[in-house]
Amino acid sequence: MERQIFHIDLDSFFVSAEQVLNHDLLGKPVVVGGHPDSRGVVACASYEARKFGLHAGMPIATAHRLCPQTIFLPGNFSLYRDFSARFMDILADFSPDLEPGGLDEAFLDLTGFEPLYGPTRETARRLKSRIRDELEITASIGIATCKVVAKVASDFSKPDGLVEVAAGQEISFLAPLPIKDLPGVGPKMQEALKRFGVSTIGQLAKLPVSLLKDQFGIHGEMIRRHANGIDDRKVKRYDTVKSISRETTLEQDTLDLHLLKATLKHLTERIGADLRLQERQARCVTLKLRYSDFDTITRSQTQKQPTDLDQVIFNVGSELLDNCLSQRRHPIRLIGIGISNLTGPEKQLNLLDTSSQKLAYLDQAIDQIRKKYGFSAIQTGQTLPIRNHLGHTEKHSR
Ligand code: TTP
Ligand code: MG
Repeated sequence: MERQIFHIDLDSFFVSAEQVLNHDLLGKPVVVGGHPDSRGVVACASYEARKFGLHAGMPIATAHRLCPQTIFLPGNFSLYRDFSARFMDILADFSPDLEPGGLDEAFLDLTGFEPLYGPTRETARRLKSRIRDELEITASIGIATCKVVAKVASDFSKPDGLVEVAAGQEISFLAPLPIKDLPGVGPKMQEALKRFGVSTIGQLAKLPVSLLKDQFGIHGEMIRRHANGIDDRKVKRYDTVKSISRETTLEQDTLDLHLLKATLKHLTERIGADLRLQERQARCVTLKLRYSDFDTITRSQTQKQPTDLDQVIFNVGSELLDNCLSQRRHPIRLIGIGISNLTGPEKQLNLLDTSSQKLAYLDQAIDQIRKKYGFSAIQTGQTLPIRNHLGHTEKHSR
């Protein structure tokens, strides 16, 4: 049976949430992301502001210059979290196969629901109406036989859109679109592909696999499959995810503690970001080491208090690393870190512990920047020793 995957994404989410609270903001150029004289960047621009060229990631000062009448708002994360939870609740009424991809977007697998719900398009319209009626925010929906095409279709349909790509039409739908519209094709890859004369997804789809593999490794192979509308990734319910881990083979076997810790910090930041995206917390941290003689060990530590803070996860991993090295000082070939024993989103807030509050805000701010510019857009001090070696052979599993 052909799958029926929905990708649902709220339109100009942060601004739309602000407009629900204050109707005076409707129909105006509005930006969430601080004051005009601040050094920050735009997190979200209303569609009216986008007409002036404003977009997420643009420095606030530039936004102000391009459209001085813009209303700048500082942002209110608890408001957005509240809207997000209500949004996900609506989606969960339609199918249990729900995979949130951030606060305002999710995949929903509706395969096999047609006899129960009626035609797919009608279901999508009902879903859009419920979101509009209950949240007062418009959503855009893409429907396709796989995740990547559904995602591109929802972006394509924005704002307040609905695009269904029928089975067999995937390649012809994607072909004319610019490569930047394909998830996973970042600015670096766009630049490299331009050198091969590739500017559309259709051209990308026809490049030899060997060339993409040479240039971009397994990521290149995946991108080529996606450009051909082939993507067998399942919609993964987060409540079925039991653990998250990342590991990397080092460029050279090493005992350099500085480098090992920097790599560990980098891997921790990646799993931490994933954990926070799922709005979950972890109790158990596991370190994995492979020595140069291929001997592989794992060491775990379970904490009383679950956490989603990078620094807390890193501290545990770092301590485990120190212990391992004190027991066996032998060059390390591979290092990995994992978290398991995951709990739900409810946090046991220790109101006296302002330092963990500060860390949470820091993680949140970094997550936002990375969401826009990619993971390596921002580096924390502890990962600087590996700044030129990020992500070469990293493996990720859930
Ligand atoms: P997006 O869904 O990417 O953007 P959007 O909802 O603002 O607009 P669109 O109609 O194109 O979907 O991101 C969702 C929210 O995430 C967005 O409202 C604000 C936040 N965000 C940032 O904080 N920084 C960013 O750079 C981006 C892209 C989003
Ligand atoms: Mg959105």
